[in-house]
Amino acid sequence: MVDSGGPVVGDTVLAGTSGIRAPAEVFNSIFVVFLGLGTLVGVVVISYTLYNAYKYRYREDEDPAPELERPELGELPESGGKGKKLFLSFGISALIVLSLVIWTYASLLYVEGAPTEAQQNGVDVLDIEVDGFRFGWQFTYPNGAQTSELRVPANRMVNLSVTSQDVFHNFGIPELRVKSDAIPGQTTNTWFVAEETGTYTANCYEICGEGHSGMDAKVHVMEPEAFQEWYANTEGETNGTHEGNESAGGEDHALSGPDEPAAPGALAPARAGGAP
Ligand SMILES: [Cu+2]
Repeated sequence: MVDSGGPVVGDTVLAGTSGIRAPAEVFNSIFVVFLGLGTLVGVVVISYTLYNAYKYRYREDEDPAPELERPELGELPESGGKGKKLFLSFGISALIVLSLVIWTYASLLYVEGAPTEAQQNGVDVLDIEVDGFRFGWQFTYPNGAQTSELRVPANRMVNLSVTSQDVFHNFGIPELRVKSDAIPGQTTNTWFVAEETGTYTANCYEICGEGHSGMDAKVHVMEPEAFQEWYANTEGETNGTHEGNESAGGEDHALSGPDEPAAPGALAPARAGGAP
């Protein structure tokens, strides 16, 4: 309902009211512009080709262009107008391509830098750590709470730090246009703003073993107040293995167990109650 611009389902995720251009929106406009320009160029080129094919078609009785000086076999054709047409078409193409490159790159830089910039501007960003493991996901909130389902407030910038405890995974929520590698020993950042409340599904998008297809997690986009209420109740809660993955293949690896490989700062099992 924001702007029914794209043909894509993006409407659920555009960050209209928060005033932030969510990656979903940015990618949507890149998609639409490329699709539009591609279609336009295609239509022009194909129509012009067909037009010329028709205009200069072979006719037994008459020469379609009697004024044309045709090169003889072995002779190089001389372009009319000192290659004006050639330079013009090259010039325009180069201009279009360069503009697209610059614009796309700038958009990607914006998407990359937005959370940092937002934080500098005092925007309230929710940071959540995402840990992939065979075969499930664990979410760690700033207060140390850990859950197997992702709960986020609507209309707020959510910054995800994605990593893995074992092998390569890939964390993705298609409806929110979120997708990020989960690599052991590395942290990848991605972010989104969900505008509409609802339940979505996160999946693993990097084949990682026999339980890969069941490696999903519910994503709840909640009303901000409802989220705050829920969040306040998680205080001090250390293992949110609520009921784990209901899908087949989940569960066999206890997730919040003490894991020896101690990923760099990743899974510090939330100082339970002790420290202030
Ligand atoms: Cu996986």
